[in-house]
Amino acid sequence: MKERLLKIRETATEMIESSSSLKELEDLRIKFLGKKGELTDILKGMGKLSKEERPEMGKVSNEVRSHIETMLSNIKETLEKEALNAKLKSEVIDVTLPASKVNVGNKHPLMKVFDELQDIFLGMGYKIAEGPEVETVYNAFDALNSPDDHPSRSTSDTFYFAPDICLRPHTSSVQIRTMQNQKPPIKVISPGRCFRFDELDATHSPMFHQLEGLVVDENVTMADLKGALDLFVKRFFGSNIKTKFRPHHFPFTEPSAEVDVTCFKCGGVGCKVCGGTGWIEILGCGMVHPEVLEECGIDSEKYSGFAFGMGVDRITMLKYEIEDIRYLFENDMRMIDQF
Ligand code: 2NM
Repeated sequence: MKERLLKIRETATEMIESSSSLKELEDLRIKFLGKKGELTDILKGMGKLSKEERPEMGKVSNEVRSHIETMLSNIKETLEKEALNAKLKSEVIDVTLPASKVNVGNKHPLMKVFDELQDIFLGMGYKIAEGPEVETVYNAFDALNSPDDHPSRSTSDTFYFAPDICLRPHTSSVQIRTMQNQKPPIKVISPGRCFRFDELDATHSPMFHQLEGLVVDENVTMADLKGALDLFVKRFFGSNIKTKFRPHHFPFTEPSAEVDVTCFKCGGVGCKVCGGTGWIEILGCGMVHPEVLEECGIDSEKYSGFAFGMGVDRITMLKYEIEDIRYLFENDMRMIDQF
């Protein structure tokens, strides 16, 4: 019996020492020490021993059991340490690696330009006026002194819901509403969306954006108009930029003009942005027609005013050198990634 015990001690020692996983180690524990294990099996034969032999065998078997237990726990500890080290090694983070790119949301260039324009005019004392995109034909045309037979009124130029209701083709209707509802002094800008029945191409979109301005008070003159727009141009395009007022015609202003600025890209020598002319047309303006003031209930003998309007899409395209208006409205990711 003693020999069998010592044999188990030897085999167990060998097997435990050469085991390479926690699973294997657990299997060995069951094999040697488990209820149906080899040691238990031998101890079942204790009853057959003589009184003298029993203490001696008890001592040996206890020693063998505790030896195997110690072995198991030592090797288990070693294997666990190894497993932990392997895990730590595989999870090592190299903090010197470059960070992966994070795609951060960005403002659309059109909205950046709107913000910039609004900041400039707010800084010049203008208030922001807003109005509906669906407008009466009266506010969109009649009140603006537009002739009955003007082509812009036609169903091929303006979107109609009914003979007297349309999508506003400019934000001048917001200025009309302001004059109908407020007494001078008036100093507002009206930024917003407009709609015209245009074929979509590189420079036209049936939905586009305008920012218009209106100042009405006593003694407002063309000099005030020129001073205001020149200041605006210098703040938006740069203090080195010159303006040129070119006579023009609008039904709602008299006199009327278009404003050109020296090219902010080439400084006036001629390039792709200005089409080689050195000048860029950026807005229309004029002194509000007395008929328009009167139609809105403002005494044109006492008051005068100036107004101006610009295409915000066009200005955005010029500023960011975007060559096709469609890029602005077709969820082109470059619009929010690159500008
Ligand atoms: C422009 C050009 C010139 C304009 C006129 C008015 C109103 F309502 F006061 F008569 N609002 N906006 C105006 C004048 C707009 O856009 C090119």
